Amino acid sequence: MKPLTAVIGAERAAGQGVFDVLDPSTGELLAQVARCGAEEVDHAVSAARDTFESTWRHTTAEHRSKLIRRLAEIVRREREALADLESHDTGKPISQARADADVAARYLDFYASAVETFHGESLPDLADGLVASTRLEPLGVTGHILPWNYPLQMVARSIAPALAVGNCSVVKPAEEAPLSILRLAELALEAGLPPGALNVVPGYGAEAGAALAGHTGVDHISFTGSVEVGTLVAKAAADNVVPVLMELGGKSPNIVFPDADLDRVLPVITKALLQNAGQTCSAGARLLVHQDIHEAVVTQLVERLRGIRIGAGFTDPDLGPLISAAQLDRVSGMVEEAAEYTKVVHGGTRHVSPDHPGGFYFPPTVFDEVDPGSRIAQEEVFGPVVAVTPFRDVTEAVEFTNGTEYGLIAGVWTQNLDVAHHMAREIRAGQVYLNAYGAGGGVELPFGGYKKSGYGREKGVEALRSYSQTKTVVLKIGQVQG
Ligand code: TXE
Repeated sequence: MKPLTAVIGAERAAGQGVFDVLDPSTGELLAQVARCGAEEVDHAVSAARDTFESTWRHTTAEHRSKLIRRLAEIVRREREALADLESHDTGKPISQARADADVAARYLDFYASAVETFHGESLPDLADGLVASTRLEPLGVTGHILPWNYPLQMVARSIAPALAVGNCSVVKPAEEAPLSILRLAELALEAGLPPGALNVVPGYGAEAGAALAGHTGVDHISFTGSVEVGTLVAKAAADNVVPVLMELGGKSPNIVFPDADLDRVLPVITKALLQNAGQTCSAGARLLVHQDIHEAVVTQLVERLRGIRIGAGFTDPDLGPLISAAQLDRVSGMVEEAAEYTKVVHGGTRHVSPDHPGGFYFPPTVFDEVDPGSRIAQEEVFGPVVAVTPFRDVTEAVEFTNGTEYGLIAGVWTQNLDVAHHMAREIRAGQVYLNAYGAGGGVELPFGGYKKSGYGREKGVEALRSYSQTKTVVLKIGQVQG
């Protein structure tokens, strides 16, 4: 098996040895990849800096837009191959991987368009004969430390706005699933992006990740991952006064009021639980249900889960495996512990696939009548696990919703406009959905956390601001004689 290399400038670079990447559906070896460390990260940051200074920052938005749009077209052309790679690398059902490739192309298109109307302000007629304007300039070299749950979507979400406004990027994919990101870097070269605009340094977090977070040549870091590592990354960046955009975890609820249309609610909350095996920062990990309909909702949810098919991602099941043996241990451990104090109404123990006994499978699991203060209601599991808690009234619904240290998204289900708007105002989360939950490919929608779910915003036009800085240019107009 020929190891996959890093992409640094125009070079396909080897690392300090290699690391193994497994197919989570089978547990078998999928690829070997260059193990980058401080040296390779340093080369990548230099390559990005050179390209930024020599070409990219002097280009027009129109030019950058054209190249990024071409990359979107190539991603669409390669949809099937990218989806296949992603499904094997992450274990996710192939139809979800196809959707991820579509969303990646959509991010590229969206930012290619948005940047063409991304201008500063004009501030005419100020006091003392001053006129001013603002320029929105790139930051320089942006570092992107990414997780394994949506590699292709997330790399596009992160680098499309960064490149569009004129930055050059260095990406550190997660060691569990780096393949589609490496492929995207090659496709970017094919699209005509200058070598050095997009560099990818695969490797372990403590090696390549830490080297990037603490690099003095980086002007911005965007991090998506755990609170623990995010805190380390922010501290390392702070030593160089480098700003960080943090997209961390969540414990996001669906909140179902008694007047909700359950035919609309059930399919959505089931999907919010199963999507990517629950390994989604905005997974529907909590279900807060009004006490009058609590029993009906739980019964119907469990009925739906009984019929689902668990299997290898490439067979397009309803539920694929978890990403790794470590994640399987983590999820099983949290579920076992919670089962000691909470009622399990579905799932709860590891699923062994007859076809792929080496895969990392865990069934959908429902805990009912969960104490909102308990660990299973508070901590991110990152598996297909939901904690159901009944509530009495609107006040209690708000209290439970906001009663965790996270605040990423929430879904409110009611026909009552007053209740819907009250909830939207009171919920402390970056996105609130009314009679919906999560928008998957909603690339236009600013996304980010309140509280420990992070800070800064990805997606939408706001991301162009996240990857640029404002310079104010002031001119003094003298007196005109005659
Ligand atoms: O994340 P890590 P892990 C949450 C989720 C999950 C838990 C652990 O709860 O169960 O985190 O997952 C890199 N310096 N989320 O361990 O370790 C690492 O190589 C710099 C939520 O996979 O935070 C990878 O590229 N970088 C989430 C990235 O950080 C370091 C997505 C994320 O890995 C590093 C993933 C270091 N010292 C996990 N150590 C979401 N918000 O979607 C690791 N990394």
